[in-house]
Amino acid sequence: MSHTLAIGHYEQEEIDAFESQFAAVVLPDLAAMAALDPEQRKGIRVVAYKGHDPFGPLHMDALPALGLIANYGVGHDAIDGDAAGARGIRITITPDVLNDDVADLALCMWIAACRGVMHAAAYLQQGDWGAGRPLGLGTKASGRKVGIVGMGRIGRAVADRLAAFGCEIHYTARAEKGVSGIRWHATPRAMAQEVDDLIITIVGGEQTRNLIDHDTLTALGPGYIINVARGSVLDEDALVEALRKGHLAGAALDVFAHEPQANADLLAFPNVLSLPHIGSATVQTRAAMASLQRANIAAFLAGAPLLSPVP
Ligand code: 8YV
Repeated sequence: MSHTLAIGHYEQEEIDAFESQFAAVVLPDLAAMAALDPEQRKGIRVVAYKGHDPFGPLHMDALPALGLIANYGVGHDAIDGDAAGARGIRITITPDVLNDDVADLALCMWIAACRGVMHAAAYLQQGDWGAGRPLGLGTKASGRKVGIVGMGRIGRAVADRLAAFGCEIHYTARAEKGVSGIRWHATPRAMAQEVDDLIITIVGGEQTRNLIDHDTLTALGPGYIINVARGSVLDEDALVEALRKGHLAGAALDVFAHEPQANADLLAFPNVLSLPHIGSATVQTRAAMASLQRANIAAFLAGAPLLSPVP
């Protein structure tokens, strides 16, 4: 009987690997667990989780032998860590392998926002160029003052890239991290007063919910806000209001508060670039994430140390 349950929308190669390596049962989402045979549920020791729906105590209690949730992703805010800890369930994540992709996308979104890339593409597609209509100018990206919200692994990768663009780099984190050449601020609001743009890379979860609020957006003024972290970090109502009032120049969002639904008000703004959470979505990085997820499962089942556990 299988001891591994893979939950989420996996690529066919990933499903094949789960089946051949762990004889795993693959389900599309957490709700599908209800259809599992009770005897089968009792034997499950590992869940390979790929998703952003809340994985809570009821799901854990439905799998009484569960010992590991191997998350496909670095952010584990969807998994109730306290409930897992109370049940002796370990959690692993897939850190580092996705830093480059998420940071690359953050820079791509930031430059696209500054230079008005979406607007210029639409201008061409609509025939405005051929018709001789005027196209407004964009904003120079190189050399801007950029504040990074959260200086973890991805924040550092963003800072490295911004340095190559000659930017003045600021960051906010719970404590000063002593990163040379870049300036720490105690709060996003204090940082927003001193920078042109914000790039959000901080972890999601209750501790950071609506961290970027009305006051921070007001302090930012007419710059761009880029979010590649979690939709929950940015107060979407406050963002809509700031955009409606013209307080911000624009936004670029790869994440939304209620995925896979994107905020319809935000989608409607011409100066908002909206993407369907593609930060880590390249062939190379997804293969590395899947491989690390499986390596953690194999280590757990062999009784060996986990490769990338949540501490
Ligand atoms: C997702 C992510 O894991 O790593 C993270 O925290 O948000 C992404 O890489 C990916 O979208 C699969 O759900």
